[in-house]
Amino acid sequence: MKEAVCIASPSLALIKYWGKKDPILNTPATPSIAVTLDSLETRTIVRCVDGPDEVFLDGKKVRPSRYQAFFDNIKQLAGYSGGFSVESSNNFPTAAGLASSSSGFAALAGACVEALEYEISIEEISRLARLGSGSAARSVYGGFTRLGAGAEFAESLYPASYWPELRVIAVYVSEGPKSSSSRLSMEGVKQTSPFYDAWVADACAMEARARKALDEKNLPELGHIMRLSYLRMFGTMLAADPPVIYWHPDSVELISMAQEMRSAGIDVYETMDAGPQVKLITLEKDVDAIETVLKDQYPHLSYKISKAGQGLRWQTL
Ligand code: 2P0
Repeated sequence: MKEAVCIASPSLALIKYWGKKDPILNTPATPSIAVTLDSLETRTIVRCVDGPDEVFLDGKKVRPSRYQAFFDNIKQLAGYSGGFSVESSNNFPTAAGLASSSSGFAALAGACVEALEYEISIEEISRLARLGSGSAARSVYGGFTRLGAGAEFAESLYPASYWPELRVIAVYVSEGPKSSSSRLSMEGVKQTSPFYDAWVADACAMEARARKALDEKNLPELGHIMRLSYLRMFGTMLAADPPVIYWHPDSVELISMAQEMRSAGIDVYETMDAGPQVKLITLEKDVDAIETVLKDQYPHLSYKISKAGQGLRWQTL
């Protein structure tokens, strides 16, 4: 029996992918720029078996339909007619707005190709991962990444070593699963939100500004445009019918906290994804000050600090 283990880390979007150009191909309507987070991990074991496909996530069996397009594609590419038995686990809350599907499908793609001894390029692994989840196309790479509008695979912009002072503090506001999946929410927004077309029309300009700020390692400018991106993304959700609301009271508290810290001269900029968690982007020099405030004012919330991390890592079982 062939088997393989692959580890991937979540891809945190600084500029957000939100909406699909083609829902069947799962290509994004908007370009995204992201950083892969080093302290969060998905570890996935894939075994090639004679029986049907089965997936266990954090020990629980999950519905295979979510994985079908992905499995069908890799089997066709590799000429494989057997099944996959998958065991995947996260060292962070799953499906809670911490990009677990990005690391999940990236690790799954990496483990499947290794188990099949199917030799393909990293771009092809990214393309495969995208069929499972758009953000997973970015997670196969480490460091700073980009997925263009309509793109079938992501690209690496800079390696993890590019900006060693950068830190991301992921604050866990709620560790339960989110109220609605990103996929369903995106589709609902596209169909019903009057703000959706404006969001897509504006996305390339936001990406260009963010790219320049990243090229210059200009955190205040990157932070500013990053905030526009996530807040405009939530604008599309608030205007949808039915509205999509992922925020919790503590999410809003943390947004205000970041604003107050910026007023006090600390370089900290928040972003959020499809869930209530708040991610604070900052520099090493300001981490102690931020931790002091978090421990003092939000002792009930846990958090994890990351640097830019690596892309796919394979292990032996
Ligand atoms: C992102 N998110 O760029 C954006 C920002 C959430 C908000 O990609 O339908 O799980 O599987 O392609 O990648 C989350 O959506 O969606 C996501 P699918 P995915 O990271």
